[in-house]
Amino acid sequence: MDRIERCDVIVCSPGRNFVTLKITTSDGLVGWGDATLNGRELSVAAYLSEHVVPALIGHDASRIGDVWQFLYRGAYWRRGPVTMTAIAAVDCALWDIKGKRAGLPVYELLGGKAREGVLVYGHATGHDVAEMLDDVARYRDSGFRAIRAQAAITGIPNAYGAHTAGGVYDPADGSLPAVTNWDTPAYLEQAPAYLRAVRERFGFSFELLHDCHHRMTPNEAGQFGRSVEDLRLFWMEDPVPAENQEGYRLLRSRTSTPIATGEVLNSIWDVQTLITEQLIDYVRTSVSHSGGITHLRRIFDLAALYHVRSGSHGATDLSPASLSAALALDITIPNFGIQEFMEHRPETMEVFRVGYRFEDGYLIPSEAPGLGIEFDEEAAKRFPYDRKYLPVARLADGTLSDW
Ligand code: CS2
Ligand code: MG
Repeated sequence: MDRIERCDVIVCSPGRNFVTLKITTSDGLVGWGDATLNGRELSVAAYLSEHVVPALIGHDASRIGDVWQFLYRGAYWRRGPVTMTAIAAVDCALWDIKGKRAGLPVYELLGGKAREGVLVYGHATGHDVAEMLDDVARYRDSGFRAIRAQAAITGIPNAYGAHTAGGVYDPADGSLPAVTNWDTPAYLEQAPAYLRAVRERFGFSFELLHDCHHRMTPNEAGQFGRSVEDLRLFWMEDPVPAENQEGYRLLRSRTSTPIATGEVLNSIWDVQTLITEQLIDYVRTSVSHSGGITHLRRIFDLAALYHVRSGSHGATDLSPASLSAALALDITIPNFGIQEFMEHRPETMEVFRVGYRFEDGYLIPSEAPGLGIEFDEEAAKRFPYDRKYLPVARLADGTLSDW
C-alpha cells in the first residue's frame, strides 16, 4: 500500500504568489496540487501545514475519496474558500499520484477523452476602446476562437478589467488593497457600447465573453443583459454577487443573454440552486477552489442534469498546476463549455513545467502519466513570497462596493 509519507507546502512568487502542495508517498511517488487563494495565500498555507498535513501522514494515498471525506467532514467547520482550496490541493496531488502509479494521464482514469481539445478563451483589454479592439485582434490572430473583452470606463479608469493591453496582468498588485472606483450608470452606458464595437469590427467570427465581476443588482444586470442580446455573447459573467442564489431568478427572468457564475464559490451546495433551477448557463467553479477533481466532478455531473455547462475559472492566480488538473476534467466531462486561459508570466513557467499546449484555439492536455505537471523547487527558491492584496472598489460617495 502506498501511504502518504511527506507533505511539503511551498510558497513562492514567480511572477505572482503561489502556494503549491507536494505529496510524497512511501514508495516515492510525488503529486502536485495548487493551493493558491489570491490575496489570502498564507491562510491556505497555514491551514495545510498546521492542520491538514499532521493528520494526513500515514493515510492510504490511493483512497482519494476517503481522504476527501476525512478532510471535509473531519474539519467539522464546513465549506469556504480556504478549506476547499486546501482540500483541492490534497485531492489533485493524490489524483496526480494515482495517474503516475497507473502510468496513465488522469483523464484516462476519468473515462477518457470526450473531445479532441479544450476550447479556451483569452482576455482582451485596453485603457480605451481602440486599444481593447486592437487587443481583440491580437487574440483572434493568435488563433483564439473565444475572446473576453473588457475596456476602461470613462470616469472610472481603474475599475476591474482594464489594464495594459497585451501584458500579463495580475490584479493582486498592491502591498495594501488599492482603492479603485465604481459607477454602475457609467458602466451600463459604456460597456454594452464597446462590446457592440467588437461585433461591428469583427462580426461573429469568434465567441465573445464579458465579465461583469459581481458589481450589479439583478435589475441592473437585467438591463445590461437585454442591451446586449443581439450581440450574442457567449456569456455575461458574475453579473450579480451569487451568495444569494435566488437573486438570479429575477435576473434570469429579465434577459436571454447567457449567464455564468461561480469562480468565488467553492462547493456543490453554493451552486445547487443556481444549477437545479437553471438560473445559469455555465458554472465557473474551479478545480483549485472547489475541493479538487473529486468535488468539481460532482458539481459538473449535477450541472449536466440541468443543461448547465462548465466554464471554469482560469486566471493567472490559478497556477499551471491548477490548469493541468482542470484540463483532466475539461477533456472528459460530457457538459464541457469553455475553459478560461490567461497565459502565465514567463517566470511562472520557470517554476511550473507543463505538458499542455495551445493549438488552434484549444488546449491539449499532457499525455504524461498523472496531471502532467512538474515543479522546479530550486527555481522556486529564487522567488520569495511577497504579500499582495486584491483591490477594493468605492462609489463616488465613498461607499465600499464590489470590486
Ligand atoms: C476574473 C479574475 O478571470 C476572471 O474571470 O474574475 O481575474 C479574478 O478577478 C481574479 O481571479 C481574482 O483573483
Ligand atoms: Mg471573473
